Amino acid sequence: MRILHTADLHLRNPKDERFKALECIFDKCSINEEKVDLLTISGDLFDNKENIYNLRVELRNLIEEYGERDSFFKPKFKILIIPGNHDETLYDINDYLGSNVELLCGKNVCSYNTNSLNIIGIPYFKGDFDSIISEIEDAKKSSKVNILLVHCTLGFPEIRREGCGEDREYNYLPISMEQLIYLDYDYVLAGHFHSSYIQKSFQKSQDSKKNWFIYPGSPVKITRNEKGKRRVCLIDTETQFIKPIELDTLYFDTCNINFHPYNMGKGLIELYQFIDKHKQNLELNKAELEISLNGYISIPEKEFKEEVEKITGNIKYKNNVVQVSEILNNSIFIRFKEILDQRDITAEKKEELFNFIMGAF
Ligand SMILES: [Mn+2]
Repeated sequence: MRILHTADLHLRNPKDERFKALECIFDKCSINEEKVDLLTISGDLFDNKENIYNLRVELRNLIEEYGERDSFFKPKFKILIIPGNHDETLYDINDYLGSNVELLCGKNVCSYNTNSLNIIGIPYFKGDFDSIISEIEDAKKSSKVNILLVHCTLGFPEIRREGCGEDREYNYLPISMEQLIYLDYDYVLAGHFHSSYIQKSFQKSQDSKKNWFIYPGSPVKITRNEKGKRRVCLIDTETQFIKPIELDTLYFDTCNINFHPYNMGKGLIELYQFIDKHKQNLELNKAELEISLNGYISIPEKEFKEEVEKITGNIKYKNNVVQVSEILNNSIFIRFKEILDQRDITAEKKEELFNFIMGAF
């Protein structure tokens, strides 16, 4: 079975970039792309109850449209959804979101089975993970590949508050590595962590098989924390391969350049490389960039602006640079620079001292 895993779309409006991201994911699942059997959405498909009726209708139409398109060529892909901490109240077990949609909700531990897979979903859960852990363990089937869908906060150093968007419940349903090891599911397909794709292995003992925990990250920009191209996770449970797949959806990125008056070219090249990297996505309106130019320059400010805009075109940027040619010709400053150049310290330290003295002048 081929599974495409995502979470945290936070849908708000049937016309916006988040909804388009869903279409992009459906495309990946559909006939021409990854030949997916199952799409898993581990929570926060919807952002809140605003627009929810409209969204549900649009979502159902879209799902049916893809279903019809696929059914002619291959069995249509199934969609499994669990509620997260943002959309826990937005589902009812009797909701109809399309003939191929399975909502895993209504009890603490829900299951969905295929010939080879035993999929267990944990819909939004207020209590402590330990209070349902034995029920989750009991739900495992030794004859099948066991998969856990859960919206949670993994207790790991890189999972920080800002990684979950502007979520006040950033520490929602904490799960530790020890709990994952105890459960020993083959795949834990999680949601709640927005900022990046994270794939971690865990195993019962050194010689036992490797299991995988995956946060796909939001498939579209939600806040300013979703930097870089967005991804989903593709898993083939037969060949056991797992890989992130990049999406052509809206993402965010920042660029902070520190200009140095003796080496203006370096900053301009950095700027050029940043713009060039995002060029294609900018043209498609899929990249939202924040550029900030800082530091000191030796050429007139007007000339600097012209040089910069040859590169940026009509992309917005923040210009915080200061023109310092007068200081560069100051005899005390020249003496300081000579001493600094002779000092046996790292280039970074030199730069730091240079900026410090420049600020003082
Ligand atoms: Mn979320």
